[in-house]
This record gives sequence, C-alpha cells and structure tokens, in this order.
Amino acid sequence: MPGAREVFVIKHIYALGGAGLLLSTSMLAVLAQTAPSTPPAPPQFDAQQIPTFVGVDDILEFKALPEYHEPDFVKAFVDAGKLPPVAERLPAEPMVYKTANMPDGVGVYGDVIRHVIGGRPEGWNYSAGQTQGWGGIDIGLSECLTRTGPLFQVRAEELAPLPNLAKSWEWSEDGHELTMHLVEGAKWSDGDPFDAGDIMFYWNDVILDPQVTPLNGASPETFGAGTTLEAIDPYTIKWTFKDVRPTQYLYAMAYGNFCPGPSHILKTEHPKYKDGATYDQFKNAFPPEFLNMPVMGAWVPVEYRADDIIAMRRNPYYWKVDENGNQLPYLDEAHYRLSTWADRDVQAVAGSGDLSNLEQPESFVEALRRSAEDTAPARLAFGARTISYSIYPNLSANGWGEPDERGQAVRELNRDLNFRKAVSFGLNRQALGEALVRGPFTTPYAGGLMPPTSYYDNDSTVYYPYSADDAKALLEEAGLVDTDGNGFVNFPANVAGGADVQITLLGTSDYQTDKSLAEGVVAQMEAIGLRILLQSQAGNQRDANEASGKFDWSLRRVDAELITVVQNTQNLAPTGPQIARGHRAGTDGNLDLLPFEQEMVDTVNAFVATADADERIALMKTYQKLYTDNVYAIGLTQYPGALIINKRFANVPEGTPILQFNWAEDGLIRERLYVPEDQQSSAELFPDTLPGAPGVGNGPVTSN
Ligand code: BQZ
Repeated sequence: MPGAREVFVIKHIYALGGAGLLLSTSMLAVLAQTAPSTPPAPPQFDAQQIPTFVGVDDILEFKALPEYHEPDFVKAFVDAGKLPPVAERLPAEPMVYKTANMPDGVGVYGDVIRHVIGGRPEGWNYSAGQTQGWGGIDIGLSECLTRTGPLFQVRAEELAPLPNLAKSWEWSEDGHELTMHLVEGAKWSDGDPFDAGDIMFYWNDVILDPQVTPLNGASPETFGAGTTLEAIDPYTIKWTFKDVRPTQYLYAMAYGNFCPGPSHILKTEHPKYKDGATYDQFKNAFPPEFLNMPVMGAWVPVEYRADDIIAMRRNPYYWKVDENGNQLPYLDEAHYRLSTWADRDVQAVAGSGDLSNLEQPESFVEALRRSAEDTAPARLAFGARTISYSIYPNLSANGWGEPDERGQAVRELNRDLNFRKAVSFGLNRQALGEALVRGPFTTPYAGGLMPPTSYYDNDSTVYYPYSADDAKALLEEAGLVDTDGNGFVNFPANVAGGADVQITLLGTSDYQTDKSLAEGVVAQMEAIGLRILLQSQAGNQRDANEASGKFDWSLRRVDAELITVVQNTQNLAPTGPQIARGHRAGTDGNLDLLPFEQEMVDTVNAFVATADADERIALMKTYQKLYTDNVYAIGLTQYPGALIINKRFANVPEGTPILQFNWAEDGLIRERLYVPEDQQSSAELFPDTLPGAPGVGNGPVTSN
C-alpha cells in the first residue's frame, strides 16, 4: 500500500492529465523514498557484566625483585645444568603484575588450559603472513611492543596502551620523535637475547619489504606515511613521525601489527640473507611440524598432530613475574584442539574444553541453559554488544582482484550510492538478527562505529530502514531493470551484455552465523530482484581471497577499530594502499577513492594528528556521518558475546569482553590465570618437560 506522500504525488499526476503518467518509476522513487533515520534503539540487555575500572599503572610495572621462583620441575633442569638459574633467565627488570589487580591474587603453578579452535595452522611464520589457526594461538605466541587487550578495564580518561616489549618511552620536545626502551635482558624461549636487532629485522625486512606482509596485514602506513624507525643501541629504538605526538600509533604497535619474530631464526631463511631463497620458501620455512619455534610468549609449541592438536609447554625464559617473584605463566601447558568454532562452545560448556568466546548466537540458548545448571563446569558471562557483521562492497574499479567484465560492472555498481542505498533499504536487519536467535540479543546495525565506543554518536548515524519498494526504486535509479522478466534485474544493454546482475558474496564457512546471515542476505536480495551467488570458503582461503580483492561483496564480522576507534585507527578508512577491507590499490598501485572516501581518509588522518579530545569527538561524528550516509559498508546485525571459562580457573577479570581492543585471549592476561592445587586436572600431556631445540620433529625434553 503506497505511503501518504506517494498518494499525494499520484493524485497530482492524475491532476496533470495524460502526459503526467509518463513520469518513470524513478521519478516516483525519488519523490517517494523513505527518509533515513537513526538506528532503532537496541533491546534492553541487563545480563552484561561490567568490569572494575582501574588506572593503567594499577596493572603492571617493570622492576627488579629481591628473589625469583620457578616450578620445582624447572628447577630440576637448572640443577641438571640444562638451564641457567631463573634470575639469569629473567631480564634485569622483568614485567611485574600487581597483585591488587589480580582478582584472586598470587597463584600457584600447575595444570593446563585446553583451547578448542576452528582454524588450522599454516606454519609459525607470523611475520610472513602465516596463520597459526587463530583462537588465541598467535595472540599467545606473539608478544608486541605495546599491549591493548586488557584496556577494557582501564578508566576512559586514563586510556593508553600498556607497555610490553617496549617497557617505557618518551616524546621529543617537538613531538616528532618517540624513543622507546626495550625490556633489557629479555630472551627468546630458546635463550637467544631479544633486542633491537629483532625490532629492526621486523621493520626493515618485514614491514618495509613489499614482498612480505605479516599476519593481520601491517604495512608502512600502519605507522604513518613517511615514518622512520632506527636502533639507537641494543635496547633503545627511535621512531620519527611526520605528525606531532601521534599517540595513536602506540595502539598500532600492539597486537597484530608490531609483534616481532625471532630474527636469529627467520633471517636464516629470508631471501635478503639467504642466497637463492625465494619469498615463498621464506614464508613456508617453518611448517607446523617445526616445533619449539622460539617465541616471546608464555608457551612454546612442542607437539603438532594435524587436524588433532597443538600442545605447548611453558617458556622457561618468560620475562614476566608476579609480585612474589614467581616467574609466569602459572599454567605449565596449553592445548589447542583443532576442531570447529561451534565445537569450541560445546566443549567449553561441557567441560572438556576450558575457554570459548561465545560469538555464534545459534549456540546462545543451549549454552545459557547448560551453564545455568549447578553442576555446570563452566561459567558464562556476557559483555557489551561488540560483535557485529557487515557487507563490504568491493569499491575498487581499477583492477584490484583482476575482475572480469561482469566483476568490473559490479564494482561500478558498488561505487554508485543509489545502488548501495538500495541494498541497505532492501535488508530486513531485524529479521536477519532474529533468524540467528530470538530474545534481547541482536539489534539492527547501520554500519560504522559501534555504540560501545565513547566516540559513537547516534545522531551522526544514518540508518536506512527496511523498505523493499525504496530498494527497487533505487535499483532502477541505478539503471537496473528486469528486462528479461525472470525476476532479477539486468545490467543496461551495453554493460556485460545486458545480462542478469550476478553478485558474488564471499563469506567463511567456519561459522554457522556467517552462513546463516549470508543465506538471509541472498534471500532478501532476491526479494528486491538482485541475484547473489554465495561463495562460502574456509577461513584461510576466505581471508586470502578477501585480501587480494577477489570478491564483489564480502560478508564478515566487524573489526576492533569500529569498537574502540583508538585501536587500528588507520584501518577506519583506506588510509593506505593495502589497509581497508573493501578497497585496496588496483593493478597500477593506486587507490581510486570516491570523494566521500577521501573525506573519510582526511578525517581519520586528522584524528590521528590531534590530541585535542573535543576535536577528536567532533571528527568521529563527521566520520560516522560520512560512513553511514554513504553506506561505505552495509551494516547487518549486532549482538553481545559471552566468555565461557571453566570454573577451576582463578584470576579471571570481571567483565572481560570477548572482543574490544582485542579478543578475550589477550584481555584475560592468560599468563596470570591459575588453578588452585585441589582443583588441578591431570590433563597435561607432557608433564615436567620443557621445550627442546627448534626443529622439525623435535619435541619437549625432560630434565634427566
Ligand atoms: C577469537 C580469535 C582470536 C580473524 C579469527 C578468525 C579468522 C579471522 C578472527 C575468535 C577467531 C575466533 O577469530 O573466532 O573468537 O578466538 O580467533 O584470534 O575468524 O578467520 O581472519 O580476523 O580474529
């Protein structure tokens, strides 16, 4: 039934007599379009746990302690002369976690944490872009210059990245130079010294080497165009930035962007240092079977069984302690069972696994039912609505992903605002959410910044409410009409042979949620006459195709920058050729940005370049308006996730969100988790062993 405005228009056309009827549907469309609004208010959700907010300095510090301790079985290695004494294995001033910030205080050694993951390891070369299978593996292995995962518990007014491999830093008077001091005396898990050599290898031979891209895609622009980095001495590095005091980049130096690998191992295979080696050989030089790969993280991979398990043993050189001088971690072993993400929820609720980010709404009801039972082995705690999904239309028209004629025609459509609006109007987001789970969990998501961030402004958020009529009218406005009467709109006669418009929707098959949403989108787009072809692929393949632009639309879970703004800020817009999910450089190396995209880039760069709080808030309002008004990406639904963790673990921070600055596997500070002796399991596979020498087929070793 046409709305009041349409009735008004039609009546007048008739009033105009015969000639008036010639006005096309598009005229009607323009005249009749539903006004965009702000997003509907989300349903009340009281189950959300709230953290205890603290200051940055309440969490940790770096200092020398009068004495240090280690597990008895590790002491046996020292006594056997197989390991230097603990005090010599630790840095001059190790990182010390403050007891006051540990919910259950100083812990005891022993036991294992059993993860279940849906990814599969390609190898240990994070620096060259290999995945270790996600689910907390790479987060646990790769320590970075700064750390942000635990910042969910930090007061907003004190928010700043935590020191990590960089234990302190100071800015020069003019604000262009940042001098960082590394943890002096820290060592890799094989005892090799960690120093500026590892940092400069990562900077020069990974970030600046165009043939190498680390996992999570860091590029030179990640740290600001024209930024330089140099080593002043073995434990001091100096950044030089074009902007003045761009504190933003301290967040970019955290996980996933500046997590250096062991240069003493990686250099042996890098083409710059190994004659005749290729970059592909370098990338694949450390397969999953290569065990005891040196790390700075708390646990080291000692066993790999394909499609079964990765087992890790404590790092004897780990450079963090508690206030009693106990070398961390408390847990001696970590497992990653290679299964599915859905199975992760099932095993955590059942108690055969220990941890899960409940991120798939399809599992909510059963997980809530089971964890409510007195006998439930795990506790479940919801956080804020930080999980959301969007469709990223490929906005490149200059060859990114080498599209064929059909693909190029779709790119041109994606770059047409009316077309993107049509798709947005055509989506019934309420229905998409309810198809995942009923109840107060999901809420329609317009796209752009998400409410949990203090930079979110509802009035700056443009929301195109569901209206199939407006969608159809705007498709016509974009030149798409069903010329062959088969229910699907066609390209104009001179484009792709006037064929039906066919759009590929790239998504992962690793998550039921991604599949359910994709199927919902296909059905809703069909209802407005758009034919969508689903390409549901395993995570690693999807990630590779997405990063190389081989998609028309990509449906994916939204990244942390839209939750926090300060984390990976540069990813908020195509601020560099290899940065944005939906728009990277074409075959000529250039980014063919649309005018509104250029405004988004300028707004994000202005945000990075200013420390003025009010100016930053105003800039993010501008950003949000540009993003949602122009449908840069098409938001779908948003909901809270819940952390499921076995009840035997102590020191679990209250209100740990599954995703905010980083995933819970970082936020939890797993090296501080412990299990009281009387609750410890006997699930360790390699008790009383430590990592052996790096190499294929090597495993853990005993003290005798
Ligand atoms: C959490 C996370 C830890 C990546 C991955 C996976 C990859 C994406 C994303 C999540 C998994 C878990 O997410 O789903 O709960 O444990 O690992 O890294 O989806 O395919 O490329 O961005 O983080």
